[in-house]
Amino acid sequence: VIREGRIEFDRVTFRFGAAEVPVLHHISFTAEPGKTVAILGSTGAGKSSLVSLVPRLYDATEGQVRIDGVDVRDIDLDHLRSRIGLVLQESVLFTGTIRDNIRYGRPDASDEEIEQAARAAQAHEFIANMPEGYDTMLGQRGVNLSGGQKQRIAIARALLVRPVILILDDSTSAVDLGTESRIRAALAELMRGCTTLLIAQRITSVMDADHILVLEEGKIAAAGSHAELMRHSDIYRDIYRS
Ligand code: M5T
Repeated sequence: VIREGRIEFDRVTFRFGAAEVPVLHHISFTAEPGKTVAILGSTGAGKSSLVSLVPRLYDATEGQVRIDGVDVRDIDLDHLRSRIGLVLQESVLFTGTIRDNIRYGRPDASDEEIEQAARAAQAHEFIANMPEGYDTMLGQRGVNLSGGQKQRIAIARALLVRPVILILDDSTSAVDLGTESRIRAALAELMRGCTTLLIAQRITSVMDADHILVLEEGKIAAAGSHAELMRHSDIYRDIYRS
């Protein structure tokens, strides 16, 4: 069972199907409990693939991904996914009401808890403004939310679950500045006490991370703290200055 949330990648190689070139190549690192590991890299470098191996959206081709010392393949899948919060660019919402989408990982949550989580995620206002509020249908037969609204629903969902491990993408798509800073505050609150793998689009969130991985073509091109990388890594300094 997942307790502390220590994540270890041990010489992980990953390829899609029979593809010749691996998407990830011999990746090893540890995310200590409660710490944040930021993952940087240009488009196609393998950032999404890397984080997707933790909740087993895909499985490593070689090597091991372990949580608290246990190979993720040996952890009950429902348990594994119930301890991991996902707040990604394309957050997974399903056809159903907003309420159902927020309480997805906590079917027992009361309406008060759902509203509290939505308020903390800066989502209550836009939800309350919809004709049917929390009972508004999403998806094919309902309304379509903007990227920023979807992200806030995903944050509310994760706040309700209080996961041990958090996988998040810090890009905020098309929201006004005030909303953006409130989302950042909600994310900071969500990250407290979680082991976080952060796909980082912003240098400010990278600088706050405990450990940084720079991915290039599926390999770790540099790793360390911001201060260490500024001292020793040309690649990192280039990213920092750009
Ligand atoms: C890494 C390839 C992709 C790229 C590499 C999802 C997916 C990806 N790929 C496939 O061949 N099949 C697939 O189903 O894998 O992709 P990534 O992990 O999405 O990279 P990223 O997260 O660093 O990129 P981005 O653009 O999200 O910043 O060669 O073609």
